[in-house]
Amino acid sequence: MNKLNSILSTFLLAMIMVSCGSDQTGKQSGALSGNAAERVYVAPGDHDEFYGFFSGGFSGQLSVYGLPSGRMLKVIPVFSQDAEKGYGYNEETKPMLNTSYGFVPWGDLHHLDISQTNGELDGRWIFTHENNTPRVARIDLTTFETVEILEIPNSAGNHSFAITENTEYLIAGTRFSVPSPQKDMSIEEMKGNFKGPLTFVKVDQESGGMEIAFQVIMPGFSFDLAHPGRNASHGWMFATTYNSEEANTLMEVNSSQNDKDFIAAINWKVIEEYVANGGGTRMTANYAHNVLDHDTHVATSTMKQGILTVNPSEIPGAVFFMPTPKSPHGCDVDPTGEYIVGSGKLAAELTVFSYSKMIKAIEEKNFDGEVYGMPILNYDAVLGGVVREPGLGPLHTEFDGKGNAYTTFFISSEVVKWSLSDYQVIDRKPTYYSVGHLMIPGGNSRKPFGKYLVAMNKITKDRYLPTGPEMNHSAQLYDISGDKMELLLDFPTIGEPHYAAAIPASIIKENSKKIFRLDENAHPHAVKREADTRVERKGNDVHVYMTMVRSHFSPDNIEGIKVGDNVYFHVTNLEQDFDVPHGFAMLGANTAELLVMPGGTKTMLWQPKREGVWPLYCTDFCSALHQEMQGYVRVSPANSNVALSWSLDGD
Ligand SMILES: [Cu+2]
Repeated sequence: MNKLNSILSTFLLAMIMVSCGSDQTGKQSGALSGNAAERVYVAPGDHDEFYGFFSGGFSGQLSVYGLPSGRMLKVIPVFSQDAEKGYGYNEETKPMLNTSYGFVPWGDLHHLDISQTNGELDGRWIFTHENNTPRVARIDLTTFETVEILEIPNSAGNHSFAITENTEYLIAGTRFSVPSPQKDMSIEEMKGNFKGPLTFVKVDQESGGMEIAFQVIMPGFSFDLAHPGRNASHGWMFATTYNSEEANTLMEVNSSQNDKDFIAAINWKVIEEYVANGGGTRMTANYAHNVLDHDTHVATSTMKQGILTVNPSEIPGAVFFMPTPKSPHGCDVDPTGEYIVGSGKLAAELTVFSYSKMIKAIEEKNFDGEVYGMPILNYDAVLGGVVREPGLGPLHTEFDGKGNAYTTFFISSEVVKWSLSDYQVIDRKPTYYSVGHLMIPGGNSRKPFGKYLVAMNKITKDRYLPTGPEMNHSAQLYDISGDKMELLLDFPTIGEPHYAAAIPASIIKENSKKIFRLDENAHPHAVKREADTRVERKGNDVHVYMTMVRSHFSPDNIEGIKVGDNVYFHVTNLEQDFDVPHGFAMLGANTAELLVMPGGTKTMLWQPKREGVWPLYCTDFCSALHQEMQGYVRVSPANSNVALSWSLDGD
């Protein structure tokens, strides 16, 4: 228990530092004594300079904020059903949440990144991933909609995630090592038998479409964070590992035994070539690939079989391990691609590796043993430098493009600015409280926009009005344009913001779609004018081809529906005006409403259970006579012979 005690006392010391080491409110900081309010104020009608995309963690969603104002602009559902938008409820998007385990209505969204071209943000897509049922997703930044979800088979707890600098690959690494392939076996036989697969997902450069290219079957460590090489180090990716002990119980103690775990350096170009030359082994796998069709806006889910796996110990030059102290978490690569920052969660120092030294050590075979047949690089040979006494519990690092790095410290609850040239600390500012990730717009690319930094805090405590036992997590915006950081703003986030990415609004706002063009609507059940609206019965299935326009449905009276029918409302919004969606709700439907964008079509399944006359209505306030936007459906007994009929104003 001594080991446990020493870990506990580290945290206890840290909590004391959090509670008395710094000003609790931040009110004496430059922030509130200066003109912070003016610097985050975006006047009514004006637009923010940046879009910020924040992970929603266990909400399974992603939220969009304007920066610097901190105004929430939108929630984009990704891995969870969202009643507000009908996502995962309507027939068009239900397939997006299909998996090899069936329909999974929830996910734990962790990291995200904006697509890149030549190492710079290109603003085309956001890619993100899910930790519980391993999946990756693509969000289209013209519509701000999730358009593709790909399940990652033969993996568990997809946590480490990186995008290469031309968005060639997404890399999704497993946090929980597991039998590979899965099988019934004793947990105690884990060591040496469980594996830690890293999955490389190829991204189509034109369409953004994702396909699993190959899976690297790494040792059974936990893969935590990952970042790609850039510039000279393009072609490599770097991922922290912990639990190199391969422990399976009381992990807080048993996976903290080794003084050093590793950052794995993976040369994916070497593996790509190996695979292109016929290397690798097919492994059985069963996984879902869900795609929202661009023209019909209908998602399909396809179950795919089999993946190509490679054993990295059989590929010379593919994988090297860099010893990294104290259970490393963050693994961040600077804009030049030369520095790889490893953050040991329990470390009192920051370890910075040098890419050029790493290459030299590989060439000189400066190895210190091996891990399952793969070389461990000599620590001193690859070390670029160490930041001394930066704080306690380093987690993540981002960069401002001016030679500075910014690292979050969970235990001492602060952001620390330090220089990449001499590893000296330049500035430190408290966070409120227990910061996890941080984000500088473009801070994970060749070209950061080093004006703001956002710290994402795990614990909010006294920062806002209390809201019962739980407070929303919190983001804090700092101005980093000067030598010293200045805290400007707190704003609450949705779920746990594991990470965020931001981009100048100018790169994407002109491409943001205003409407879906009705003449391009290829939905198989769309109707484009009221004259074509109708109701058709096929056995127990009834299809209602309905339109909506300010301020009525067509038809709005339907008779001849029977208890036990499956009624499909295919509802097309005829509007061709920006920002005029209509909603659709049906009393007794076991689903959410439909929210239908201008020019779009959505489908609700209603299974009426009782006789009667049941109302439907528009849920999204659309016009002065929105309240009148309603209709009725008559439901008769199952054996009734009331004829099927439909009308609008008697027609
Ligand atoms: Cu309406």
